[in-house]
Amino acid sequence: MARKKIALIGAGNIGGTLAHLIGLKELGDVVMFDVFGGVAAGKALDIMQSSPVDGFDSHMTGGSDYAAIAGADVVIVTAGFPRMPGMSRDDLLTKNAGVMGQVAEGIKQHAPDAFVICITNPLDVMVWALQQKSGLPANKVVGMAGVLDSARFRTFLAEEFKVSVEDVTAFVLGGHGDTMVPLTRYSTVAGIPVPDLIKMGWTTQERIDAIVNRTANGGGEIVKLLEKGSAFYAPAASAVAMAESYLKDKKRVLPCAVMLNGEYGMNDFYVGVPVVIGAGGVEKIVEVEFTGDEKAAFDKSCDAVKKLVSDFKALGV
Ligand code: TXD
Repeated sequence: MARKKIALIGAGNIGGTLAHLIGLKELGDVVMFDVFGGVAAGKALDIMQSSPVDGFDSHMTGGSDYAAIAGADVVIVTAGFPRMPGMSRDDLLTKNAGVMGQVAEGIKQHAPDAFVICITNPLDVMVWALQQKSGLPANKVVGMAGVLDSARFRTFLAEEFKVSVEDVTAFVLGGHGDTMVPLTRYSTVAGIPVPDLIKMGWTTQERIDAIVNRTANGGGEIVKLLEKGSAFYAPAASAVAMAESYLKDKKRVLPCAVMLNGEYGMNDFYVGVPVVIGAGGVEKIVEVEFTGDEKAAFDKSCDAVKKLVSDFKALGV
């Protein structure tokens, strides 16, 4: 069977890390694309030159011609601009809106059958714009945010409970912003829900509330520390997990930004919910029952996303 082909639109901090992780996991050949000079070609060549050392076979090229992505099985989009200190994800809307139009055109022309994973912020509206402008089926265009937010939540919970991250599961829904909804009821250590762990004396509600808050502000915490740019190792690892589930038909159940058509009572916009990702792309949207408080938090997060979409539409790009 021929090797899979993964196209990376954007060869910056996340794009370069994506290429390296894809190589190490030997998921397929890589084509990197960027508008900025030789950065795509340079990173592709550099990472390919690490392949004899780490023992993986992946042909990697880079350039600024969309024709090179022809026939890609997966396209991962990071093209755009990251946050700087003091900037919100929403502040990126205008800058990255125009970029999505260009990327959508490139994918529509050269890789219309690909599974597209969007990372560019503000994520929930950028992935919606990418799907609307590319015309690809909604089940083949998803946004990466929930896997990252859940990974941050899992990291903090594992530290709190002093257990392996492998045994911590977490559920984060809603928009990729400060209104995201970490669901402690469905987050567990080895299947034991967090509320039970509070009753068992493993932690307190106050400490869990602080962890939920730190998760919701996880991106901003790193932007403040880095001063230039935003997180890229965990975002890249999260997107690769989604790509791998598609390429290997793993049927992972992952929180992703997907188009809702009636699920959770919502229509015609993207927001983070648990989905099954397999060879068919988004194969199932998992609808969990919400408590009153959870529904209120989810609806508030959806309202924030809907406002971003209407702001995007007002740009007229
Ligand atoms: O969870 C999430 N979804 C977020 C997403 C997690 C972290 C970062 N998030 C966002 O991803 C971030 O706010 C940015 O919007 C993207 C990419 O972040 P990255 O850190 O990789 O940004 P870089 O290093 O600036 O890389 C962006 C590249 C850069 O090389 C530009 O030259 C290129 O994008 N770029 C373009 N490529 C193609 N086409 C166009 N028009 C273009 N414009 C810029």
